[in-house]
Amino acid sequence: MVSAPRSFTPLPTQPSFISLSPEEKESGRWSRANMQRAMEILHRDGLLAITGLVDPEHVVALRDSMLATAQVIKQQVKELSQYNHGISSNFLMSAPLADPDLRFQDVFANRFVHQVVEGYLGPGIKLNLLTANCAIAGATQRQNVHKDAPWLHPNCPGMLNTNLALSDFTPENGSTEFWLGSHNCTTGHDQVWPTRESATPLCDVAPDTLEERRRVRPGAQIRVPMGTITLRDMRTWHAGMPNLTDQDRIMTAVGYSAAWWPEPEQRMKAPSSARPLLTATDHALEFIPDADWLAISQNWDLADESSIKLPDVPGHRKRSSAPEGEKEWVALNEVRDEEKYVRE
Ligand SMILES: O=C(O)CCC(=O)C(=O)O
Repeated sequence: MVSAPRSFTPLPTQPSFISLSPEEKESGRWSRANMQRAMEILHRDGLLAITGLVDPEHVVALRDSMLATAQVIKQQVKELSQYNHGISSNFLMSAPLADPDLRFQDVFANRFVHQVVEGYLGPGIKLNLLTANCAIAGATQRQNVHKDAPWLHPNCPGMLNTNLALSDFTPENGSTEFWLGSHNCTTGHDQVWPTRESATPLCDVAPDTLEERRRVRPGAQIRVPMGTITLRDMRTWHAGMPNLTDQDRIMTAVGYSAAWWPEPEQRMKAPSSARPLLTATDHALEFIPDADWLAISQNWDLADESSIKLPDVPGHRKRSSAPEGEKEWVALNEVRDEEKYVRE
């Protein structure tokens, strides 16, 4: 007898949550059950949402400060190189790390976040990224779907970004579109390449790969409440979206790499006064005097040599000038020239 075809519940396209309980808060550690759930969600989806980690008053104070800063930045951004991904609807900014009144431990050095990041990336995590994203009020353009990995990344968890939502995130105000589960087994074959001879791909996902994935598990704009921290494997496909409301939508970002991740040639700069806060884990930051940091912290212009820079990535370095240990930087997903998707 032939049995009827089995039907399966589709995997979610919205993020799954864990929430910190009063008992966990009191003990300073996640329960075994919540850690298991966090690991399962991160490995399945490449994105995990956590509530109850940050004092709501801290979220409001940061939101008010950063909304005011965003107004100033908006007067200054004129060139596409000043926008995130060269699309004039989203820019990078820095959180107020030099302000002792806004340098909140539960936002920038949260021990419950550290426990989950270590569970996923392994012991010895390094803080290597400090940014924030502003989806500009009233902007109508969207970004291409991309990974935050414009190089041949390894096929395993290696970098994780943590974002704090400073408002409710909804499709109306430009919440990020995520393609859950896309981090698993994604390779350079899925990315757009500048030319067939290029050594590293761009971060954009190739259109044919995207259409194939849409049939399996499509992307969706997330809905998470203000104060949620989302943890995202940097390989997970996503896109910045139009913000159709009249208020800027901001999220802070604190990123971590695995202990075995290569030392960046150019570290992310941070203000010296924030050192005690930002060294709760190992780090790959360069601490500079607060006045020097303040002078560059809101300048993210890719075309400006003096702007604050994201950490460089190993695959961007020429093999000949790579430090000895990094000559071993050969990910399993080498892509032959004839396999590359080259944008016309
Ligand atoms: O601000 C957002 O929603 C996402 C921005 C983004 O995709 C990026 O910075 O890579």
